[in-house]
Amino acid sequence: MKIGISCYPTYGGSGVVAAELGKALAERGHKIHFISYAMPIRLDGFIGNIVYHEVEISTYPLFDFPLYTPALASKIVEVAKFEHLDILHAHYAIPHAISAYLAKQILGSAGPKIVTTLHGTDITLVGLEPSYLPVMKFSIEQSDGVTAVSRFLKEKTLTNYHVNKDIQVIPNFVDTEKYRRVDAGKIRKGIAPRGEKVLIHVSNFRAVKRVPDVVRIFELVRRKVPAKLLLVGDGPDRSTCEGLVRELDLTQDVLFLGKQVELVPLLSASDLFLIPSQSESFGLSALEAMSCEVPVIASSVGGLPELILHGETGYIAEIGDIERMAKYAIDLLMNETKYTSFAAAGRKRAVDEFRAQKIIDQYEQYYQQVLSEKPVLAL
Ligand code: GMT
Repeated sequence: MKIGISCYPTYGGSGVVAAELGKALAERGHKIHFISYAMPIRLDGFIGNIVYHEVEISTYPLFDFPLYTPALASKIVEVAKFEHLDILHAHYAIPHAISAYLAKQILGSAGPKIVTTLHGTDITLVGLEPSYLPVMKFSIEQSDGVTAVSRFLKEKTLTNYHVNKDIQVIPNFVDTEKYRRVDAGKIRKGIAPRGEKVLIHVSNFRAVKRVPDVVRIFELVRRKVPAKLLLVGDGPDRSTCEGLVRELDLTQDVLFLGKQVELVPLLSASDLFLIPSQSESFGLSALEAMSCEVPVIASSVGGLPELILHGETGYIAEIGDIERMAKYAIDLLMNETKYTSFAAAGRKRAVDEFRAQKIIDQYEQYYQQVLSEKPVLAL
């Protein structure tokens, strides 16, 4: 198949899923065309069967804001026409799905089928704002196929947007060959020279991730268990967290590592992954941790309970219940037999349920299904 993929190129779950999906499909022989305003993260270097098309956004003194939506639509039209795309896969609905719709209108019956994947905040947060809601609902309805990354997100979409649409749940996936525990003894020695336990959190430090909760949970854990905390990523809440770490006198034990591309060595040097989010449609970073045999402590929101089996691969607690999350963490860190069983069960769940091969098969089958169906009639 010839597949166009439009996505955000930045550090973030939807861009990672789009890039890894494109790479895996290219390996299977499909011709993949990425369309974005910058080279998507994780697409570095030459990869056979993958071409990147950059959306150029021209400026003009009259424009107070960059006009990305029409520029993306124009680029989709150009690529679809000359590369004869079968499918255009829009990742994260705003604005990719509406640009795809515009392109489809321009191309008419010669255009590709549009598949939109809903990732999370496009549905649960941003899309609900009155300034986007009607466009979101419309672009979901006008897609030829729609997927959501969890059952939770599918239900939220149906109830919040009142769309009458078949939504296929296709979860996030992980390359379990790449994301496997490696010997990270040296890194661990540098981080925790006295054999302290290592807790880790990876995110974009947006409010929705509740990173200050991570720091507070760690503070409670450290009272009982000698421990270090790795904070990986960057974003709006980083300064707040740095301030909190100073206030709680934790500067010796908390390491802010900023954005990191190579997560496997860091996860392999860690004992527990913390993800106390306010909202999380799937939790790709938690899956990557499980694949590296790191048990997860999470909030009981969104798709996290679909991923983490409470009492088997990790623990889940109410949003903001930092005492309970700390209690679970201490319990796991102090009970070796239980810890070993959770670590192994997490790895097994990642391999059995979310390995890349299995989920890429589902996307391929879904594309075939959408291609064989009658198109959604353009208005
Ligand atoms: O908020 C983020 O972490 C980024 C966001 C995105 O779309 O870039 O991530 C969402 O998509 C990921 C991939 O499908 C999911 O694993 C994350 O759970 C989801 N984030 C939220 O729902 C907050």
